[in-house]
Amino acid sequence: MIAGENSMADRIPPGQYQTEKWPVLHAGSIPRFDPARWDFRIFGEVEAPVRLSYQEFRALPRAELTRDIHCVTAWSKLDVRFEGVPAKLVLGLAKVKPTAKFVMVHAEQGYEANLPLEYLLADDALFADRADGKDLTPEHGWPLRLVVPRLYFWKSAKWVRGIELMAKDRRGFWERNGYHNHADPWKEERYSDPWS
Ligand SMILES: Nc1nc2c(c(=O)[nH]1)N[C@H]1C(S)=C(S)[C@@H](COP(=O)(O)O)O[C@H]1N2
Ligand SMILES: [Mo]
Repeated sequence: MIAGENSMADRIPPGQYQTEKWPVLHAGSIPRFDPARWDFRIFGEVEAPVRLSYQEFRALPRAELTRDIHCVTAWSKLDVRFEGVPAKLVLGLAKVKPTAKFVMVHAEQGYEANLPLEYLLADDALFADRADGKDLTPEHGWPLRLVVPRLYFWKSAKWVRGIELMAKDRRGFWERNGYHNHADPWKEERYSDPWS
């Protein structure tokens, strides 16, 4: 056996294959970006709702994160190096209320993805604007996308514009359209689960 071979295979979740390319996947079209009109909002179950301009968002402290990404259409890409602003830091700007348990991530053209708040408070959630040393291309989410590597990649909204903190869970776009509410690739949570 080649050294390291086994450990790479261990990083591919069940039913996935590894790709070197980075496929592009989304519903709808690539939105136009106007930095003068772009904003980022944090609202819902927060002490102080926040609205950041593009300039303000760009001035936030940054971090780097290398993670594997897994799309429900079965491709996995290993070791993508993302750069951007830690989600935890962004949430901290709005003082999240203790009643907040879930988030709805809002993106251009009404795209929404829901997830438990704990995933955004974890150290591996990033609002990214660069990948593998380059600015994101428009089709991969420029000027800003979410990266939540521990869930199927549809939770990682491209062209993200805000976060809504919620006391109760609500389904996002794909979650209403046949995909699993939680979306853990290691448990193959691909398709619709009974809504409880
Ligand atoms: N705004 C928005 N974000 C989105 C989607 C979308 O349709 N709209 N699709 C999701 C899906 S299904 C996947 S697999 C990833 C794909 O990201 P990529 O095109 O950069 O590979 O984006 C996610 N983020
Ligand atoms: Mo996807």
